[in-house]
Amino acid sequence: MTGTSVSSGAKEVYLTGTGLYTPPNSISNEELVESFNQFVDLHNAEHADAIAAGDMPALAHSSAEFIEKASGIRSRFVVNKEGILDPHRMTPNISERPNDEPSVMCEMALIAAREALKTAGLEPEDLDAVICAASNMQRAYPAMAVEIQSALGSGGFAFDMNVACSSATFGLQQARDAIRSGSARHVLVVNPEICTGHLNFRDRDSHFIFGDVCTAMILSDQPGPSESNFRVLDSRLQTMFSNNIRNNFGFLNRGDETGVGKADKLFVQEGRKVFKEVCPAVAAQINDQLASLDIASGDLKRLWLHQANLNMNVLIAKRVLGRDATTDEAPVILDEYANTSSAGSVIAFHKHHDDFDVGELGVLSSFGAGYSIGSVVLQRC
Ligand code: CO8
Repeated sequence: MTGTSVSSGAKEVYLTGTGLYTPPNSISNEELVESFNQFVDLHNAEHADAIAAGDMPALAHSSAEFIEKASGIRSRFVVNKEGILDPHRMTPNISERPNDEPSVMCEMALIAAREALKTAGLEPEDLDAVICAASNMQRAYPAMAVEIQSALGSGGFAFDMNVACSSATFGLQQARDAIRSGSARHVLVVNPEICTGHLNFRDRDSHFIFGDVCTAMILSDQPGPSESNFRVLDSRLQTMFSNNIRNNFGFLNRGDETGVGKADKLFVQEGRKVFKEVCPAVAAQINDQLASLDIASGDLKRLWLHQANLNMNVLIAKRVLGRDATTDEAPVILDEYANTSSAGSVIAFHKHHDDFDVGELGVLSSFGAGYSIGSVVLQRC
């Protein structure tokens, strides 16, 4: 397996604006665990005879202390709180919209996109392309990106893409390639992530992992008017097949009715294996990339890392910097947002880049299902 790198000789590409939509509702670990434990008590009472006969294992309580220690997560923002916390339901309550109303993903995307456009000093009609890059799409077609393009009032072309947690960095590279090839001058990459829609809140191992959010980025062939323009020096993508993070939900599920209600039609993972296999691969990719650009890790001001697990980020940052990173060097947002899939590293960038001086360098990196790894070297200009 080899990574692909795109650099040297072609047009410069700039990240000229970012935007963030944060849902108004937050769930603390304590609230989540209280609801989960109520579900466990109800479940164990309902199946008391089978459990006593040894035909079914009793479910165990979750713990807020475990969640924070194992992941660094303290809370998560969600599109709908009541449905998730109802121990009889444990899934967000999101009504289906009629076809003549905007989808939920579109609504989230518009807020993040408009903020990014404003920072970039662009109007929607300046956009040549809209890429909706996210882990799950609300429907198969028409593409979410085409709906977002229409709702914004922009022209050009639009398409959806999904590389799970790496969707944003993979989308960024597609935008960069389009600008460098001349097929677009200004591209919106938007990442509406409703992770709670696909999370099994009845599973103790994973019920705490994800939250909902939307991020947006504008990539352009020229710097924008704001004081936080970044030149995209290099982007590198890598994929390698793994069954350790899966989402088996798909349009063929209805061909076999026996599988539709199964837990593995929701997010499932082997968290320990993911941790062990992904961390060294991410650090190696970033180190190789920096070496190929003649950039010493000591020259980096910041790592905006994917926000899945605090311990993963501590380990990856250490392998890149050769020492422990400070929270200023590798900022953490997952404590408040949890894992928001592709949006995580973009939130970290959005909230932590204003202090960059011209010439200073940082790396935006994502990693997740696939496996997939994206790393983008950015220089303030
Ligand atoms: N409360 C109390 N105890 C618990 C809980 C809990 N909630 N959960 C597990 N335990 C117990 C276990 O049963 C186990 O007990 P025992 O030792 O007796 O068997 C013990 O605690 C330790 O469990 P683990 O070994 O599972 O704990 P870890 O320390 O490995 O932590 C993590 C679990 C946090 C999941 C960790 O392994 C991790 O973060 N790994 C990396 C995962 C990761 O980054 N995954 C990326 C996935 S995301 C992605 O790619 C995008 C997908 C798209 C998303 C969209 C929608 C949902």
